[in-house]
Amino acid sequence: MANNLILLVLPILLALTVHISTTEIFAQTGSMFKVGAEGDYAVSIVPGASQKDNTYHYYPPRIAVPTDTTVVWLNGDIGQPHTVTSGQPGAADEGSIFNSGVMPAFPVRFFEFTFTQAGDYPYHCVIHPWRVASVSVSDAQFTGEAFDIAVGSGATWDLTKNPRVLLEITPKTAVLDGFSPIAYNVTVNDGATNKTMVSGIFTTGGDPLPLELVSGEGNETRSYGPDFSTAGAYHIQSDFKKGSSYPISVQVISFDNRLIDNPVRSTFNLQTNP
Ligand SMILES: [Cu+2]
Repeated sequence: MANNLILLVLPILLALTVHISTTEIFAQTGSMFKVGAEGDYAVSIVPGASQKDNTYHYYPPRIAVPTDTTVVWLNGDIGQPHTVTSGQPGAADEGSIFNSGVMPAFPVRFFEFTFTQAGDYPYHCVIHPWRVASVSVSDAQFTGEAFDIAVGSGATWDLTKNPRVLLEITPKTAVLDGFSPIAYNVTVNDGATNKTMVSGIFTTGGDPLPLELVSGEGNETRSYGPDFSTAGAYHIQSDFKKGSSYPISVQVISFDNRLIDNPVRSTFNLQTNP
């Protein structure tokens, strides 16, 4: 019994150690930045963003997040100033919701904004206005026995509009003190085959778990994150399909490095649009 417990605890402790010891911020282009930003979700201004023919200015270009998500934009384009400005280029309301002003490129600078209202927020760079990106914000929420799960896409996930959706998973049974480590076990099943696509352990420092599902980035299933050194979104990339359903099971398996006996599980069935 004691041996089994050690076998269970060790991987969790190792995972926690890795996340706490790193001081870098991990943006989704794979670049590493040493800055003091901490938020829920990182968007990069990519190297080469000042070039008109660059595929992306911001990456990821379209995200769907629940209300009260703090998005942090990092200028990873060395030597080039950029902005993060709400609205369409040249529109009368340009910059009225958020506007970073000119972000110098060195040292790496960031801008953050917390989205408190549901809606669609296009934005652009006033210096290089040829790529419009967007943040889609929803206040949809699933209430389960052990968790509330806020869903950035709304009750169903439209893969065409938003290839990515951020879930925010808030436990009802653990104390969210913003410090004590919480380890979540999340399993995503394919509703069509009832097979498990991915099952992983994700840790936060006493916070709800921001977890993003990513489609359109290849068929390989993998998970990565968090976006920042000790906080931020984790990501599960897979071949998510239209017109399908994805049961997502969540349980808190340890709190403050202590395993929880008989953890309660909640399952949320995320549907995708045809
Ligand atoms: Cu720019």
